[in-house]
Parts: sequence; structure tokens; C-alpha cells
Amino acid sequence: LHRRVWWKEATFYQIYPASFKDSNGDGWGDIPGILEKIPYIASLGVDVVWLSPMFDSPQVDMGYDISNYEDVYAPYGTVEHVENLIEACHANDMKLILDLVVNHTSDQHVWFKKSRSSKDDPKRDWYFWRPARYDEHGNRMPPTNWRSYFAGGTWTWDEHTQEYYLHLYDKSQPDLNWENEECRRAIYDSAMRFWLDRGIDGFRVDTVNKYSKHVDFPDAPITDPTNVVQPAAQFWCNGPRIHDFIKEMNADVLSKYKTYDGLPVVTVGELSLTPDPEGVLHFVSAREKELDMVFQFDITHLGQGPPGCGDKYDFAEWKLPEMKRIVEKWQTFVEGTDGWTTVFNENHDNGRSVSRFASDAPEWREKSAKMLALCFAAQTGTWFLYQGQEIGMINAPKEWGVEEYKDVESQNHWKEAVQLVGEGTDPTRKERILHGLQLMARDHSRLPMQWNSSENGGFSTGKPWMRAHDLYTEINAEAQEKDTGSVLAFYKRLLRLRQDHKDVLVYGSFELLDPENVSTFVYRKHYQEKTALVAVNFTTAPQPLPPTEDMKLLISSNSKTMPNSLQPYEGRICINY
Ligand code: TEU
Repeated sequence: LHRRVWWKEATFYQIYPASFKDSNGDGWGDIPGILEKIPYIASLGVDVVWLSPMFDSPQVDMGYDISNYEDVYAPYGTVEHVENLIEACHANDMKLILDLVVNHTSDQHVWFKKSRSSKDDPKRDWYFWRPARYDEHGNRMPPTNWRSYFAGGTWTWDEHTQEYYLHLYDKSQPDLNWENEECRRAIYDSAMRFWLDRGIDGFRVDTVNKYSKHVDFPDAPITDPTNVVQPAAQFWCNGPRIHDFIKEMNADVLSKYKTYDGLPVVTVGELSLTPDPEGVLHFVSAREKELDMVFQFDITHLGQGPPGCGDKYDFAEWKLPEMKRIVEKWQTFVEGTDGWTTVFNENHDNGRSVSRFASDAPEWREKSAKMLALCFAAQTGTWFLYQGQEIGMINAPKEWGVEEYKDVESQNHWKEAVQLVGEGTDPTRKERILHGLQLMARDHSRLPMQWNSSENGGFSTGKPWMRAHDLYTEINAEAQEKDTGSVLAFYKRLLRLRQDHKDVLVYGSFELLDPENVSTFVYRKHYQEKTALVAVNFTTAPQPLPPTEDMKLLISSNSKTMPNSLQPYEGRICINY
């Protein structure tokens, strides 16, 4: 049986500062806006707020390109505002964790400015600089053929010092060299202790398994003949020293701090390209003293090209059994271990779950949102919700043009598509990538939060940095707070249910039933003599209900239930106690 710990039973609520609430009408969300909404957040019944980067940044990658870990992006507010937010969360019996983005900095960070100033600068080695290679015609070439997550290559030439620097992401996000101990110490002080000393309760750790690169920098095999750059995540995910680095971060920094109520601070790592359960367990086993838990992205990868910066936006059809097998894998891998798992289907990097995994058509949108909420709420692990998920927000309308997609990843993949069509190497790429963006662009999770039916959904009195959804008059928190049958009301019921039945819902063991059924997702949860049956209909037609003898209905996403069949997009939990 799993050891009981606070962060296993807690529900986390992720806030994307740019899109949550604008308090001063400049079109950008801000920290004072979040403070205004503390009563709303507390009313959900969540236990921890995860705030996405609010640090000083040129905002090329929406704050995941940090130019000063110890200051706040001015349009968001000040360090003092964040201190007020820490206090307000604690006063409402909620913890606050920040985003730890230390695989790279912005190219505007003073560390990088010094590093690029001269080959002899003491900080030169705090980033990865390598000389050019030259082809048989004497043309300059980057040190490797690696493909960036944001399309294009992972090296950019620096004219001033005549070398390339490495960036797995955008060229404005140079990778920090974790092999350099002085650099690691500076990261621990500036990005971690500065905020832990101000009372935060832990971190969500960005790109947590990418800090140890194969520093011999080999070329990646040619797996994409249409492109000059190749998927190469195997050369930076789970590299030779990754566990040493994370163990050091934990031992030297995290283990020295407690939450405001005296508990161990929490870490949740953003892990990618780690398909083997043993590999994941190495990061989350308590005895390893590395991380408490990690996000596994197989669910959010459904429909995307092969993970590891393959062809993410070239949509590939998937069927429900694929999702069920993924859930089964990451529900069961921790059983009998001292590890832990997470449960989520939305974040700031993904399209909205209602649009991606069910139906956002007007007649099915609310049912889908409740059905998905129930399907994931009953799973073992720590539940993470993303702002707007609790009111059933959906993807931007397909009618929007690609210029509405502000995300650097969307823009870079689109530009690459235009270029490849132009070169004649891939004539249908533009419509495929547009279709992929309409379904899976990170932008869909970054539309302004919809608070009420006033202009821009009550997010801002100014022009929002990102267009508000056209349906904010129909989908908004205010309307749903008054409606006991709303998606919001249902999420609040599920959050309470998880606490009332935490043994079987949070800690129980998972058993998948009828795995090949393409219409329903049915599983059991067991905890000693207790059993819960979870039956979910992912279609617009009634589906037979599995036998529920000697079980009673705990909750359904439908107000009325049929004894022997699941209604369209209905989710139901029955228990035997
Ligand atoms: O995301 C990491 C990221 O997007 C990919 O490395 C991801 O792991 C891969 O596509 C497999 O799913 C984090 C942040 O969440 C994201 O917003 C940032 O853009 C990125 O890192 C760079 O900091």
C-alpha cells in the first residue's frame, strides 16, 4: 500500500499568468489579477497552485525564456506581488509552487550576455559553445544535425566569437551547461533559493530530464530524409549524468526546505521521452531522493507525431484503446513501489481535452467535459488541473486564421511548413500542419480565462494579448458558479469525492476492463475490500453498462441514469461499500 503523503492526496491547479486575469487593463494577465481571484481558486477545493513562469523575460516563449530569475516580468507585477500571492495562498490553506526553468535561460540573461561576450569570459563555459564544421565545398555547418523542438536546428552561429551555441528550443533560449559546477551553483542560488527563501512550497521542474547532454555531440541518424535536421532527443533526454544532477539539486537545496506548514517541499518533473516504467521509477522512487513525481506525456501525445520533437503537428488518428493502454501503464507502474504518479490531460502546452479527447460540439461539450473529469478524477495519483479546464473551456474555433496562433512553437512549425511546401518537398504539409494546429496547438490553452459574459470574458478591459474565445458568453465561471448542474459544479463534487474516498480513488490499484472496446473506458479501482467501478462512454450513442451487481451508484455525470446503459458521453462511478 502506498505511504500516505500530503502531495499525493493534494490536487494542483495550474495558472498561466498571461491569460488568467488582467487587473490593470494592459491586456496581459498579472499577479494582482490572480490575487483578486484567490477566493475563486480556494472555492474549487484545490490544495496547491502551480504558477507558470512570471519571472523577467522577453516573452519569446511566454516566460519559459528567463532573463532574470530574481525579478518579475514588469507587466505581471513585482517580487512583492508574488510574496503577497504566497501569503494569500497560505492564508487560504493552499500551497504555491513555481516553475523551475533551468535547462536554458533567455539570451537576454546577463549570464549569457557575458558568456557570448568573449571566448575567455569566465561564464563562457556556462553554455554550450562549439566551433563550426565545414562541408566539402567549405560551407559552414553546425556542430550536429539535431532538430529543435521548435523546428529548425539546435545551433545558432554567433558572429562575434565565431562559434555556434546550443539551444534545444528557440534560438533565444540557449542551453545552460550543467557540466559546469559553478553554473549549477548559480542556478541553485538564483532560480531556487531566492524563491524558497520567500516561502514557496516547491517546484514544477521544466524539462527535468534534459540537463545532461551527450557532450560528444554526435550527429543523429537520418530518420527524416525530407529535412536537413533530424529528431535527436535521445542525445539529451536521460543523459549520462542526469540522475547525479537531480540528486545534487535535491540534496543541496530542496531537502533543506519545508512548506509553510512544515512539510517536505514538493517537486513534480516534466519528463519526456522515457517510455520505460523502470526509467521513470528511477526519477520518482522515494529511496532515490530525486523527484516526488513526474508528468508523463503519452496522453497528450495522442494524435501527435512520434514524441521527441518528431512531427508533433502532423495529426495521426488514434483510437480509445490506445488511451486506455496508456492510462493502464502509468497507473500500474507504481504499484508495489515507493514511487508515485500523476493524473492530468491538460496543461499550457496542449489543446483542450474536451476538443481533443471527446467532443466540443455545442450539444456534447458540457457532457464531454464532465465525462472526462470523472474518467481522470477516479485515477490513482496526484491530480493536476489546468486553468479553464474546470469550466470546460475548449479549443479556439477552427475558423481562426493561423495568425491568431501566437505560440513560438506554432509559428515556427507553420513557417517550416510554408518553406517545405515552397521547396516542393512536401506539397500537402501546410493543410496538414494547419489541421494539427487547430487540434493540438499549445495556443488553445492560452486563450484568456473566461470569467463572465462581459467583453473578453471579463479577462481584461483592454485588448487581450491573445484573442478571447468567441463563446465566452456561453462558457464562463460566473454563469457556472450559479448553476448546480454546471461543469464547474461537477468538478467541485469530484474534488470532494476524491477526498471522501481517497483510499480507493487516490491510492487504489487499477484494473482495466474490456481493453479493446473502442467506445467505452471501463476500469476498476481496488483498495483492500473496497472496489470502485468506473464506466465512461466516449461516444454519442448509448453503450451497454458493464455488470454492476452488488454495487451502488456513487456519482454520474448525467443527472439521470439508465440502469443498464451509459448515455452518450456519460461517466459513472459505482462502489461496493
Ligand atoms: O516544455 C517542454 C516541451 O515542450 C517539450 O520538450 C516536450 O517535453 C516534448 O514536446 C515532449 O512532449 C517545457 C514547457 O512546458 C514549455 O512551455 C516550454 O516551451 C519548453 O519547456 C521550453 O522551456
